[in-house]
Amino acid sequence: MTSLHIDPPDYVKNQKLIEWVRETAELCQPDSVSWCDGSQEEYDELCRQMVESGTFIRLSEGKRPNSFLCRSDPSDVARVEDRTFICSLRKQDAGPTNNWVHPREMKETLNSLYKGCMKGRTMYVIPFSMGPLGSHISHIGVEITDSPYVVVNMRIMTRMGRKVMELLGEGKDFVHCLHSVGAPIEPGQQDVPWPCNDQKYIVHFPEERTIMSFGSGYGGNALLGKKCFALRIASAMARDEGWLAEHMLILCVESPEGEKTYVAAAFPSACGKTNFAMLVPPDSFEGWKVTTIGDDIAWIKPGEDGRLYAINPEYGFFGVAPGTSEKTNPNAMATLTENCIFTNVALTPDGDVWWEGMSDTPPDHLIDWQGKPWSPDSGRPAAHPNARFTSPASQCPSINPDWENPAGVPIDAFIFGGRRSDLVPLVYQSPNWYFGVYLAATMGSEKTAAAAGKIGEVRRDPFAMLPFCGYHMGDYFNHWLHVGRLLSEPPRIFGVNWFRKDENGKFLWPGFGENMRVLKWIVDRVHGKAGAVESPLGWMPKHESMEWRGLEVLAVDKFSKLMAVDREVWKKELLSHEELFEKLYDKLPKEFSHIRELLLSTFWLSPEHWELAPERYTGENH
Ligand code: TSX
Ligand code: MN
Repeated sequence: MTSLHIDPPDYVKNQKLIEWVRETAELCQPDSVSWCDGSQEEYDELCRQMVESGTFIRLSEGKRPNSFLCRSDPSDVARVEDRTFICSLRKQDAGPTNNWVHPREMKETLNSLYKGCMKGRTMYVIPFSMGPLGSHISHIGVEITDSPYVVVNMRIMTRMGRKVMELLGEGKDFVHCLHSVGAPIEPGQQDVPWPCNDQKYIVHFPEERTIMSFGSGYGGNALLGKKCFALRIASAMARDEGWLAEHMLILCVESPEGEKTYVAAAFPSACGKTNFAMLVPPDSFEGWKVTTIGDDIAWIKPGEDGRLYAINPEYGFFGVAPGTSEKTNPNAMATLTENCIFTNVALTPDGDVWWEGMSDTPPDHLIDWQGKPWSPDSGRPAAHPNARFTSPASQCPSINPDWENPAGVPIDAFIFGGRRSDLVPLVYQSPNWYFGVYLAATMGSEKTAAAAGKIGEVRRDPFAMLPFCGYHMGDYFNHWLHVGRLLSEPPRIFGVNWFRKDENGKFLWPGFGENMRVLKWIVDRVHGKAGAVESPLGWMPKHESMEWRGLEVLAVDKFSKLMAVDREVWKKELLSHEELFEKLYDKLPKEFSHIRELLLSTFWLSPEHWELAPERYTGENH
């Protein structure tokens, strides 16, 4: 037994929590235990300590008030999917798309790693709520961590502190989240600015609702409320309890008449999800408003009225900085003016931050994300491509007034997108829920940066959930079909592709704010107001059923290129769906094989190029 006193404050009454903190302290052997109350004083003090220790750099009070820059170890810059495990009791419950180890074996491995791993450090206890306090859709977690960086980021990203502890009461259950950077400090040893361990484990025990993370201090590996809890563990909870935990943004479109339409949308990485969540409509859309409920995760529950209601379980944005600018996302830029943490961006001589894409011409001199002098001719990026901002959602100018409504917002439409330079039209509406689930399950995106796989190669990322589903992907598809069957008013389902290119490799669609034109057609479809033409994939807009005012006329021939559905290419695409299905075959919904067969026969009968029939896009409604 250790002599360490864990000394819970008197407002801590939850016996299971106190016992778990005691056990964890005995195992990890920190120098002290700190119960986080979530106060501003606590936040300020931790930031001050991190400035003193060299982990944080305080940014210019004039340029970026109350904000900090942090540089991670160069080896610890992203989520580690190959070190991420779903440790369900049965391997078949994790499915072929997750790494699996038996929970007993994994716990033995982890327990030996955690033994004494917090020596020389403070162990922080962070009570947090995913979702508004007291919402029937929200859930509580407690993260134990030895990283003060995690504490301050969790305070921005979740509702954290004493109020949550009080909600936990004496016996309420919570998701156990244990995190260590895995870098004990031996007596006399100097700490480093970014401690971490070469051995990394991001482990989920879905049956126990427990997360154990070791060795990394970065993002989703360490801020356990986000991907680990709100997606991997919550997806398993949602399956058991009849709701949905999704990798989706939530936005609201408000018409000049004040009609509100709520949309949830899933995109794989590098599609500009946060930009879409904060979209600014073109000037010509006078009176139209787009507001933001969330940019990354949606928890969605069926309501008594047969509709789906969604909350954003998060409290802040943990967004990719590079590419964010006044042009691409003015709302994000305005959110970043104060009270933010920047990780792995560049530092300007006047104490501000910079990243690739923030301005057209980079500053002459910078300190790069590794702390080295940088100039435009250095030949390497100044900010890491996965550099992040952590910012309070409340500071976002486009935040929706109902973003903290405990009842959630009623979802009218789901959008599924991907980055496809060919094949997939700008927008199409699934004929029904089943086809919609199929389109989401077969979602693909082309690789951009040179990581694993060739540039341009299509990666299937069903529902943008491949790295985030805490159970068998086949069971997940069946769960979606099941939820749809229970709804009397299921949301309409749409596919979009902002990234189609012409024969010269030029983007056919201007994207960004102009996506409002697509959103308006979607909203009009939801309310039965817009014309559409039948295509093999579902309903597509006619040229005249979209709003073109304010955009130099998108000629009908360009529009038909954007909308073209090529029979031969689609037959190949349908064949490639089989690759994904094969992997999941024993749990694949039987509906999927029927839909695929039906699509194949439809393509067999369709004109060779849908674009060869441009009259289909104009003229009378069908
Ligand atoms: O975020 C993007 N969105 C969604 C915005 C609401 N991006 C950036 C993707 C990288 C994360 C886009 N890029 C979008 C888009 O709709 N579209 C494109 C492709 C594109 C890039 C540059 C131009 C046009 C399209 N430039 C000009 O037309 C001048
Ligand atoms: Mn995400």
